[in-house]
Amino acid sequence: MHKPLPDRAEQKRLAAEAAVGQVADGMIVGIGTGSTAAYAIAALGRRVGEGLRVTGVATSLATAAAARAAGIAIVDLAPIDRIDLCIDGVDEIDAGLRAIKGAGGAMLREKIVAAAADRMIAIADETKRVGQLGRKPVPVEVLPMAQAFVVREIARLGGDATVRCDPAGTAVRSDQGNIIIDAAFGAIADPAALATALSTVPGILGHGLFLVEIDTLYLGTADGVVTVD
Ligand code: ABF
Repeated sequence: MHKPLPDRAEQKRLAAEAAVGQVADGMIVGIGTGSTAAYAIAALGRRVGEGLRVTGVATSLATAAAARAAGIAIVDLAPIDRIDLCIDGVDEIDAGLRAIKGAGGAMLREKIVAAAADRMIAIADETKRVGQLGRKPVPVEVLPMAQAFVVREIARLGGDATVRCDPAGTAVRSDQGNIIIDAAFGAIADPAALATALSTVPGILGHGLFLVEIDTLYLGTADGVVTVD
């Protein structure tokens, strides 16, 4: 009987479980946000149940709750200046392991945790791999009082800014209480230049261009997990 090819959910699960296999006893682990990261939380929870000793640092309040429910001890990052390994999802990732993150609205904490990690593993299904970043918008976390000004600055940078709202039309708030603006630039020819430009706009507290944080990609594909370093 021919085994069916893994679908997207199975690809996410395979990638997540492969990454969790890299977690060693005693590690401090940064735990990502989103549906792929949810598979990592489940896999890590199983390993904790089998006796693995780890301390988790969550990239969102939702992840903290899910990780605790899975039996993973979660601590606040504030007193910790470095972590061993971060495992997190992406929205898009190119061949140079540059990514767009933030569809889950957690990119501010995600970037801090990723940067504090000695090693950062991105986990994804094959639909996330792109030749050039920009099909998806770049999420930007914005101080609410700067909303209109930042929309204007994103337009000046050539982007189309949309304030992320819930179905009722109310602006979504990040875990920090800020608003999220999705900035669509189309194909991004120079991600580094755009990242620098976004970072220098007053009122932008974080953005979803992750250009240096990711060390390894575990990509779930129809043929199994592909590792890209
Ligand atoms: C989070 O997970 C976000 O940064 C990223 O956008 C999202 C990917 O979500 P999913 O795994 O559900 O596609 O890390």
